[in-house]
Amino acid sequence: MSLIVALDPPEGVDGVKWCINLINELDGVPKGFKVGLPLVVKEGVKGLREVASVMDTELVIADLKLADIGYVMSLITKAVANAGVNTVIAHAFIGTEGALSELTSICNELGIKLVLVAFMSHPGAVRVMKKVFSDLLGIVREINAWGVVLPATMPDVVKAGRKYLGPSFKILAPGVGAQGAAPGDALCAGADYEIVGRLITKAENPSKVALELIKKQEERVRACRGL
Ligand code: NUP
Repeated sequence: MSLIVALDPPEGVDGVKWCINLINELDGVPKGFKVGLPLVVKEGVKGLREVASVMDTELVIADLKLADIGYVMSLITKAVANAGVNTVIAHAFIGTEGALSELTSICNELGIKLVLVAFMSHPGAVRVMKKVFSDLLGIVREINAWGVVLPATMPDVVKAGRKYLGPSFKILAPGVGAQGAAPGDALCAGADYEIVGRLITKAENPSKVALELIKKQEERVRACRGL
C-alpha cells in the first residue's frame, strides 16, 4: 500500500466533519492520512484530536511544515502528539543545531516519526531548492530522519534522492493528480508513498477513485520493473 491521502478541508465546510466523512468513506484503503494547517487553523488541536481518533491507518501525519527554533517546534510537536499524530513534517532547510537536532530528540522521546521536506512539488520550488538539494539531503541523512518529502511532479529529483539516501529512508511524494503527476511515476523513481489530496477528496466517489488510483500505481510499477 503506497497511498497517503491528504485531507485539506476546503472553505465553507465543517473541517472536522469533512475529514471524518472522508476517513470513514476511505476505510481500509490508504496506508495513511495527512492533515495540515487547513484543518488545524480552522479547527484547532481539539479538531485535530477528533479527526485523528477515527484514523485507523499506520500513518497519521501532521504536515505543519515546521520551520522554527527547536524550542517552538518541540512545543508544537508535543501538542500534536497528544492529539494522536504519529508522524510530523518539518522543513530540512532550517538546519540542525538549535532546530532539527532538538526536534529529533523530542520525536524520539515521543515515538514520533520525523519527515523532512527536501524539495517541494510546485514549479517555483526549483529556484532555490535545486541549488541546495544535496545540502538538504545531507541534513536528512545526518539527523537520520524517518522520511523525506520529494516531488512526484519531478521523478528525476525522487530518483536522485533515493540514490543519495539509499534504501533505509522513506520517500513521500506529493503532487499526483491535481498537480499533474501520474500515479506510480514517483514509485518507479524510488518513492515509498504517493501523497494524493484533491484528486480523491474532491471526487464524487472518493473510495472508487482511490481504488482506481491504487490499481494504476500497481500497473505502472509492474511495467517499470518489467514484471
Ligand atoms: O512539496 C510539497 N507539495 C505538496 O503538495 C509538500 C507537501 N507536503 N505537499 C502537500 O501534499 C500539500 O500540502 C497537500 O496537502 C498535498 C497535495 O495535495 P493535492 O495537490 O494532491 O491536493
